[in-house]
Amino acid sequence: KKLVFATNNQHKTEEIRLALNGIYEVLNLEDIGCFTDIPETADTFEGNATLKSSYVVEHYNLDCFADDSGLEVEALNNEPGIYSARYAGSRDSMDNINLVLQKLAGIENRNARFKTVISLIQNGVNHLFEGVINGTIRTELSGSKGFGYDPIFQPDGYDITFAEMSMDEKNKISHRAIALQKMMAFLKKQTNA
Ligand code: ITT
Repeated sequence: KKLVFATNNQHKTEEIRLALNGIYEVLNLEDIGCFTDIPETADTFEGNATLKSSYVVEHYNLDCFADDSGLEVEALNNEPGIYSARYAGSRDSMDNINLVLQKLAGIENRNARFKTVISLIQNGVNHLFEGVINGTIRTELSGSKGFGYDPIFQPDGYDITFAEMSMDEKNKISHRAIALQKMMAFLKKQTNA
């Protein structure tokens, strides 16, 4: 069975593909021939996830899900939040990471969380699933796997960053994995019904 995932982010696609391996074949925007940078003009994760999924429903008439996600840093009033992808002005991860580290310089409270909201539109109905993981922001980068803010995010209960984990390990605990598990449980309930 196929499922369309409305993203331009190759890393997200890879994580979702690994998680759904053997259950769903995941097609991203490129795979369905959509090369639009879908405007994310809402001011919440829920709103932006829904803008992405509904774009595909409207323009391609396909059921679809989308992920809007980001890093919320407690001492920065939950920034970068919905601005995570372009916090420092561009999509350059190093610039974004450096801006977070700079703003946190000298600040003791390093608490942060990653959040994902998935919007799944099925037969015109929007279903939302949320995943959160708490952790802390390191003072220096560590690890080279993953993407985005992974090199500075250490999940609670671990002494390594997301960027030091294999994709399999990250997929067991991440915000995206938690939201995805909720969506999978929802889809499973449907096929059993
Ligand atoms: P799409 O909208 O096309 O899906 P995007 O990268 O623009 O791709 P978002 O608007 O949801 O996605 O922004 C999410 C940003 O938050 C992402 O670019 C990273 O900077 C950060 N982020 C989200 N999940 C992350 C993760 O698992 N690890 C590290 N950084 C993450």
